[in-house]
Amino acid sequence: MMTDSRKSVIVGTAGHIDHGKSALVEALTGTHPDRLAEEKRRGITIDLGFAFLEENGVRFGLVDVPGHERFVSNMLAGAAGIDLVLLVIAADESIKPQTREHFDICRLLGVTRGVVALTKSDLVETDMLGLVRLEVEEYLRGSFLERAPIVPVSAKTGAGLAELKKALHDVAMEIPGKDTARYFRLPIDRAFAMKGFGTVVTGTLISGSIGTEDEVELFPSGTRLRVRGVQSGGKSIERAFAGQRTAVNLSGIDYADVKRGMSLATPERFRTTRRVDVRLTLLPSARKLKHRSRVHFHAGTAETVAEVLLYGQGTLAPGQSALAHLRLQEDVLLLPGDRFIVRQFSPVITIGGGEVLDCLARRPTLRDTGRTAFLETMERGKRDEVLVAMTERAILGLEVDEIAARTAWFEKEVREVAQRPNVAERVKIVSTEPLILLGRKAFDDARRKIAERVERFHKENPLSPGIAREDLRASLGRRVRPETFRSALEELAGEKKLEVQGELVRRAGAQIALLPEEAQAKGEIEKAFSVAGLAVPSVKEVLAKLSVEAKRAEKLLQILLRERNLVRVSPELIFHRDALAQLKEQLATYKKAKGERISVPVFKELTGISRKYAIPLLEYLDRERVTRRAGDERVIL
Ligand SMILES: Nc1nc2c(ncn2[C@@H]2O[C@H](COP(=O)(O)OP(=O)(O)OP(=O)(O)O)[C@@H](O)[C@H]2O)c(=O)[nH]1
Ligand SMILES: [Mg+2]
Repeated sequence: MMTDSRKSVIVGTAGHIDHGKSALVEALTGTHPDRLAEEKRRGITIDLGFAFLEENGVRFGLVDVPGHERFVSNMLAGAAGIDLVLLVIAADESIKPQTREHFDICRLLGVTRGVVALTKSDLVETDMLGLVRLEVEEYLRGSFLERAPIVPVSAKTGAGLAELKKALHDVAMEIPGKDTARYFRLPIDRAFAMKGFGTVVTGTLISGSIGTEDEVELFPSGTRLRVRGVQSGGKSIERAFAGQRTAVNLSGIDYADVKRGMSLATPERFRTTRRVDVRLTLLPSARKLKHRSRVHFHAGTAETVAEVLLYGQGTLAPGQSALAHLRLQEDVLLLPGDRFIVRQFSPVITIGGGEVLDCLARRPTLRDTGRTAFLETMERGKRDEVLVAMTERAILGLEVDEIAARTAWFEKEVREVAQRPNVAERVKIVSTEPLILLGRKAFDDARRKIAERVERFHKENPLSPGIAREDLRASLGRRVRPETFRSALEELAGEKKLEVQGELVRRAGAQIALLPEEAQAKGEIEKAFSVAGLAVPSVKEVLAKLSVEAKRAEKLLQILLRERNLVRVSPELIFHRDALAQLKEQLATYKKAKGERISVPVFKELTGISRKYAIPLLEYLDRERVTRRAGDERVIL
C-alpha cells in the first residue's frame, strides 16, 4: 500500500463566538471557511468549515467550528477526530463561556495537543495583551495545554501569522504517526451531490485508509457501497489515510439518504449499538447527575439521546467519574476507546464525557456481578487480559467475528493473542475454523458433565456398550455448543478417559458386566442359532424361551450381534457366524468343482434350505460381495 511520507494532521479551531476563528483560518490558508449564505449574511459561523494548509512538509486539514452556543452540536461533530486544537481567544475579550465549553470538550475528547492564538492583537495595547496572556496561562494551568505556545496574532494586519504557523508545525511534529493499516472508519460530517459525480460524503478519516474501488459499509443502515473516487484537500488521490480530511464519492446511493452522524467503515466487520458501557466523567462545573438521567449523547459526528444508568450509585458528583451504562435512542457505530460527550437535556450545556469500554454491552441486571471487573479490564486495555475477560463472560464461547466486532482487532491478532501461553491457560480454543474460544472453566464444566453423563449411562444401561454420541450431546443442553462438545470429547478421548467408536461413546475400557443369569441366557441364545445351522429358528421363539425378561433378552441379542457372533441377514433372519462361514466355504468348493455360476434352485439344493431363507441369504451374500447377481443366477466371486 502506497503511503505518502508527508504527515497529515487535523487541526480544529475552538473558542467563543466572534473571537476570530474563521478570519484566522482564512489568514492562514487563504480559504474563508464559512460556506453558507446565512453565515455570510449574519457574519457568524453556523456549521463546520474546512480549509487546507501545507507547511514545511506537514499537511494540515483545518476544521473551523462555530462559536455560538446554539451550534455547539455542530462544533462537536467537527471536534471528533482532531489531532490538535487551535484555541482561539480574542485579545480584547479574553476567556468567555464557549472558550471554556470548547476547551472542556477538547479535554473530554482526549485531545492532547494544541496551540493558543490570541487573536485581534491589533485591537489592544501591549499591556492588555500581557494581561490576557497571564489570564490564559492561569486558566490552562494543569491542563494538556499548560505548556502550549500562546501566539498573539492579527488576521487584519498579518502580525504573528508566521509564528503561529511555526508553532502549529512544531506541535504537529510531536504527534505520533497513525497506524493506517487498521480497519477503515470515517464518521460522516457532510453529504451532498456533485454534478457529474453523484453522492459525495466528507469527514475526518479517523482510522485506516480508503481508495477507489474499495467496498464500504454505511452505518447504521448496513448498506454496502462502492467507492468511485477519493479526494483530500480538493485533489483526487489514489488513497486517503487516517489523519486526512477526506471526500468519498460513492456509487449506489442518493445523497439525500446519507446524513451527518452516519459512518463508513470496512464492510461486514462491525455492528451498530444501542447499549454501551463507558467510563463517564462529569465536569466540575456540572450539576450532580442522577441515575436514569436523560442526556444528549455525541460521538464522532453522531448525536442522539441517551439514558444514563449508574452502576451501584444513585448519583454522580461533579468532577467525578464512574462506570456507567448508556442506553441510546438510536443505532450508532461505536468501538472501544471511542470518546463521547454528554450534554444536559435542558438547558443544553456540556456536562461531561468519557470513553466507550464495551461497545456491545448487555442489558444491566443485578445478577451480572462481574461487569465492573470486566469493564476495568477493558479500560486497562491489555490485550491478553481483554481476551480472557471477554471470553470468560461468554457462557457459550466467542467466535472470532464477535471478538473483532467488539475490539476492532484483526482476526490474525485474535489468533495470536489466543495462543499466548498465559491466555491459553484460561481460554480454550474449541474450534480453529472458524476460531471459537471458550473460557477454561466453562470448558472444564462441559468436560466434567460429559464424563458424568457417560458414567451415568453405563450405570443405567449395564447391557449397553455406550451412549450414542448425539444423545450425549443433546443431554448437555443448549449451553454447550457443538464445537465445545466435539473438542471436549476429543480431549477426553485423547486422555484415554473416554472411548469414541463410530457413533458410540463409552468410558475407556468399559465392559458389559453380565449377571450370572444374563450370561447363561446369552449362551442359550447363541447355542440356539449355532445348532440350527442354516435352518435358523425365529428370533421371537428363541428369546421367549429364556429365563430373563424380554427387554434384557433383546439387549443380550444386541450384544451377540455387536460381537458378530450372530449376524442379522434380514429383519427377521439371524444366523450364527459359523453357519455363514461354512456356507461361504461350501460356495467356494462348489465354484472349484462346478464353475462360478449357480442358480437359486441349485443353491437351495446345495444348502438344503427353503426359498424363504435362500433369497435373503443370497441377497446378504451379494451385499457381502461373496456372490453377484447375474439374471436369474449368481456368480460366485
Ligand atoms: N480587528 C480585527 N478584527 C478581526 C480579527 N479577526 C477577526 N476579526 C473580526 O471579528 C469578527 C468575527 O470574526 P470571525 O472570524 O467571524 O469570528 P469567529 O470566531 O469565526 O466567529 P463564529 O464562527 O461565529 O464563532 C469579524 O468581523 C472579523 O472581521 C483581527 O485579527 N483583527
Ligand atoms: Mg467562524
